[in-house]
Amino acid sequence: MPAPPASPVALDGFELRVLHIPLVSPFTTSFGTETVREVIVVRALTADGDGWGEIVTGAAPLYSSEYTQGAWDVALRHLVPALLDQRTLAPEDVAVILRPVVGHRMAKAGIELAVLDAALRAQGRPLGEYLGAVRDRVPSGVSVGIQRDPAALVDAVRGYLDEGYVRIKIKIKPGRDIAETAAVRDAFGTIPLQVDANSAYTLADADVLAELDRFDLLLIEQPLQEDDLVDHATLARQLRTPVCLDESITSHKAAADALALGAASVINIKAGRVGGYLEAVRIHDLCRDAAIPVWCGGMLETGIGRAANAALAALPGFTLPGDVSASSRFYHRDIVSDPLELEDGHVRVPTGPGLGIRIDPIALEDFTVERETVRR
Ligand code: SMG
Ligand code: MG
Repeated sequence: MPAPPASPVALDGFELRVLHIPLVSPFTTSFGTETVREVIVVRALTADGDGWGEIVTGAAPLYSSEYTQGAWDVALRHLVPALLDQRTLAPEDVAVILRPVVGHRMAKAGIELAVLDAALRAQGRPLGEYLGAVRDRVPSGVSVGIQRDPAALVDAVRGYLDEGYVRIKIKIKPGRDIAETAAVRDAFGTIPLQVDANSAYTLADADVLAELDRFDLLLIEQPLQEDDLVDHATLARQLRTPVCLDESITSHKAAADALALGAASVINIKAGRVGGYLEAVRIHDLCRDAAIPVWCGGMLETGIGRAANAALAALPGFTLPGDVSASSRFYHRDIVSDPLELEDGHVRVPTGPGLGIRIDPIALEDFTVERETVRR
């Protein structure tokens, strides 16, 4: 737990918005293609000022069981009312109060972040310092979607390498794996390279996945289903490529179980997926004690979540470059007036109070498609 704790806030209410933000180019994974990022922005209204958070669900329950309208419903019907029952609220208590609601971790995480931002802003404290950041900038990796063919993938990767990204991750799925990885290796030699399957394989595909061993990848991310911990352990014994879990790591407990089973030798930490930045720090601490490298995952965050991810990725156990790219990787226009930029292959950890961002009210308004405000 980060110390010292943040001061409690006097909650007046929450404003929730669904945004639709166009992507610079379609993003294709093993489960589908997105051209617009649908996301929920949370604004905590407190006596000492506002705080901002982001619920990283997608429009459809394809990455995980959570999705926008489900998160919207559970937030308005269950999470927000439970918090507004409190007269004052410490950010460290948000997860405790929301614990009776099973699951819905992305919804909880976005709300917790808004409360945390409000509390830290009121104290003039940056999020990075609060979480335990030890760096003022973090190396930036980029996640590259499935392209039309291997040649198009090589072109896309070349563009990102030219921009300075220090690590490339390519999305794969059955039939779009070996040739793609070979093409990138052939074109760019020994660059830091990893692949992400988003659960698209089964143990029956172990032979194909073992073919990836010859490419000396940093890791293979989430080859099997979310609840396939035992199968991941079995697969890990058959591969030389380190197995990294993403979707499966839904909590500190899930991370501890995965490590105990030998299901992963690397862990991707996403605050949304695990229920918040405080739970993310607990997983970081667990992995650090176990000498398991971690890296910060991404969910195509707006400037809100991207700033928070940069702060998280600056903790000492984040020893691999994360999917913490510049805002311009996904967006022509962000909802913050100071979006993360790539500088020499790195992004800066914001230093202002709280998230250290300024919301661009016009952009926020322009992208809003649905809005609800709940007051005490
Ligand atoms: O934010 O850079 C980013 C996206 C990184 O590939 C990325 N995320 O499984 O790791 C992952 C995916 C999940 C999002 S797919 C809609
Ligand atoms: Mg992933």
